[in-house]
Amino acid sequence: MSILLISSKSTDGWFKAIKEENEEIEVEVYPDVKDKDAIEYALVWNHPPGVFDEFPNIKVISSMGAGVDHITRDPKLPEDVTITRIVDDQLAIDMAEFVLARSMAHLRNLSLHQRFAEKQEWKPKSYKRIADVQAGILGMGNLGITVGEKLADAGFKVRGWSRSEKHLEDINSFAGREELDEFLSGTDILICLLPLTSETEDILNKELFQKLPKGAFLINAARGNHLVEDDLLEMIDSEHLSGAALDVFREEPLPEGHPFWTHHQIQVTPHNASVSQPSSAVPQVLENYERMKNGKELLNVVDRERGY
Ligand code: NDP
Ligand code: OXD
Repeated sequence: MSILLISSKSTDGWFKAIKEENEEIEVEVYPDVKDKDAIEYALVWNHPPGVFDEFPNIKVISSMGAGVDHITRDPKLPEDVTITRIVDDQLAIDMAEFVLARSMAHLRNLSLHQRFAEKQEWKPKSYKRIADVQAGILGMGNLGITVGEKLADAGFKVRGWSRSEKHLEDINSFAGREELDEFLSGTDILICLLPLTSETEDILNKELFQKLPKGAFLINAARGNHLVEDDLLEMIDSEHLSGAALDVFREEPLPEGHPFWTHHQIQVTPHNASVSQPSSAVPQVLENYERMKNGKELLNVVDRERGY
């Protein structure tokens, strides 16, 4: 029995971290797999669709990250396989620090002042205060809750929207489509931390943006396919939205010449708001590997019906 690694990025860190944790475990790296029948457990990131046809005994597919849309979008995903994902405190803390940094940069007009400075222009611009701003988080899961707590600690008023109602100190909870409009109407900084599913795809669209107060700002650190790109550009250009910080894109890397690269009110980061660290994630991966071998219930299992 062995663990298979498949990734569009380097797998060296994962290989090393697994071996450091337990050097006896056999690890195979796709495509150089010696014994395909021995693979029951795969740890993957952006695998080639249909690849699991090569592994007749696959039982568990674990995402190398928190999101699983890169797995569920495979039309040839085996029916009876269990999907798991990474749920990690450090990943949530990193995301919270990213969102706090982006929120502060927005309130203090930091990218605008950077542009002025590059032209040696001395132009003080009025700024907003944390205490006067409502941050609204779409998706109050592992990441959303930690982000909400961090923003509330920093003094923001925080509200969160999810499928089910949450009871959290200092965070106002809104749930379901019926409470979405009310949630949006009081949100000055909208932070998207939803999983990408058939229900959430394209959710960041013109109709939704129009329900935000004028001047609202978007932070999308979830997935590019949540956002209808032309709607964002239209809403910024018509001055309904004041701008956006985007970490994720429909096409990654963001193609050369894409209008987001040069738009003055859009800040781009290369999908690194929060990156799973193999050393931090491998213990839960190996715990699940052991559980699978012993026929026990796995941790952080994805509900295939809901898609997250
Ligand atoms: P979770 O599964 O823990 O949380 C998802 C949240 O979204 C839950 O609160 C869930 O509601 C809510 N939700 C899902 N579907 C709906 C819906 N249709 N309507 C309303 N609420 C909904 O995910 P994580 O917090 O761990 O991760 C979120 C996403 O962040 C990942 O899927 C990934 O795409 C992205 N990500 C991005 C990174 C980056 O670097 N940019 C890094 C890591 C993750 P409920 O609580 O009721 O179930
Ligand atoms: C993840 C990501 O899903 O890095 O973990 O986007």
